[in-house]
Amino acid sequence: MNHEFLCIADDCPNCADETVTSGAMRWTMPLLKLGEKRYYLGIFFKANWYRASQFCRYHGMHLASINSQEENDKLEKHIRDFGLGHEHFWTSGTDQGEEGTFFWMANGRPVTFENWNTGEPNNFRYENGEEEHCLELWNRDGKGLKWNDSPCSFETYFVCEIQ
Ligand SMILES: [Ca+2]
Ligand SMILES: [Ca+2]
Repeated sequence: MNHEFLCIADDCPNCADETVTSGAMRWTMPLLKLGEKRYYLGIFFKANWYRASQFCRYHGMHLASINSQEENDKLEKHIRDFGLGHEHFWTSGTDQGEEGTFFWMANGRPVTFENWNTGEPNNFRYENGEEEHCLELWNRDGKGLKWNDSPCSFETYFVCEIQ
């Protein structure tokens, strides 16, 4: 899939146009507005954490940060409204810089508000030696989109934010 650009139309501040050049497809993607911040759901393809981050940056955004219960709840509702509450979504949270200490790469700030699932973050180590350093939203046990540290190479949907 070849994403040429994403722009925010002046006449539709809550919409982002995305045009795919390989065909006449064109659709709009609503942005969830939260104060000065807007969230964009990356649901047209799945990507590892780095590629998701690169996509967001290419379009002038960052992978998302979640700084309050309100942001968390509204983002979760937004995702559920799309019927995607069972999917995984990357955020910009990572502890790659220092194991066990999570930061939001969107703004460089430490994670203060937390919504970890039970037993997370567990830095699970896989057979190939990879450990879990990237923060995803995942409805692991039917109790909502809680946070989980996951291997950064995992390919899934993602949330970008724009201020
Ligand atoms: Ca870790
Ligand atoms: Ca984990």
